[in-house]
Amino acid sequence: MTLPCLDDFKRLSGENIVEFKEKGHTLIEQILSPDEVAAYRIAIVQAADKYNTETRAMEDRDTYGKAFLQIMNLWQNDKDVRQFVLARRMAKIAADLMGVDNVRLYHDQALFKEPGGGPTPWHQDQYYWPIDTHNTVTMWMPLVDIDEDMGMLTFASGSYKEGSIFNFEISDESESAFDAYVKAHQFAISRAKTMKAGDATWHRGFTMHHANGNNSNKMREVMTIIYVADGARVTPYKNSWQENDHHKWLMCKPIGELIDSELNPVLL
Ligand SMILES: O=C(O)CCC(=O)C(=O)O
Repeated sequence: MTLPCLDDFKRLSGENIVEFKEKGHTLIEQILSPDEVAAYRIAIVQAADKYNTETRAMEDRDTYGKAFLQIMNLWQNDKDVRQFVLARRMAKIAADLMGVDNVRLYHDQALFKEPGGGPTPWHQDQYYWPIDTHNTVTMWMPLVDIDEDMGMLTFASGSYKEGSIFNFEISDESESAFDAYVKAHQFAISRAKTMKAGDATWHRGFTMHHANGNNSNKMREVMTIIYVADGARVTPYKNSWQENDHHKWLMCKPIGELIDSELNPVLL
């Protein structure tokens, strides 16, 4: 099947750009049309099923394992998903939100929250990344219509301005520490009530966020793409997760050098 080309540009509203700058997150509707998302959904779900390695029953998993099936860098293994992940349409939105000329791919991941799947604890993504810039953004796109009950992504508005706060991986500890922090600092909490397939939220690497469990009987199928501003460099590790990311997503480019490995193509 020939998949629709996603290399055209969409005009971003000034409101999205301002909201992203102020709050560190924004929701953009209908980035993909219903037909486009329906076509790519088939490819992404097939690839996620093929490369999923989680086989444990829900009750045998820890909090992280209960939160979602996490299937990473599908673009390397599946040519149809590659067309989605490298699409210029989404890359241009990432660049425009961050106010940069070009972006590179950091990595992709399918995040499927199963029916009865647990909450995603509060965290900051950039805790995991050995990257020297705050100009990073994650696109989080549902492939099916979702509502609040299915594990909607939820943000602490403006929290990215604090930079790195805690040294906690996604865990019960991160949940309680960030929950207390977010309440103490009275950040406004922002969560869409519903999202259509093909809408997407965009959040900065240091935006604190979490999601409730999936209380529905439907899989919350979400595809994410993480972008980094072109020109970013590799930093020394702050934890073992960053060392792991350096090996896995940056092809061990020397510390201090540009992020420009084969796994991090420039997208515009
Ligand atoms: O999908 C989720 O529940 C969490 C997603 C997330 O934390 C992210 O994309 O950064």
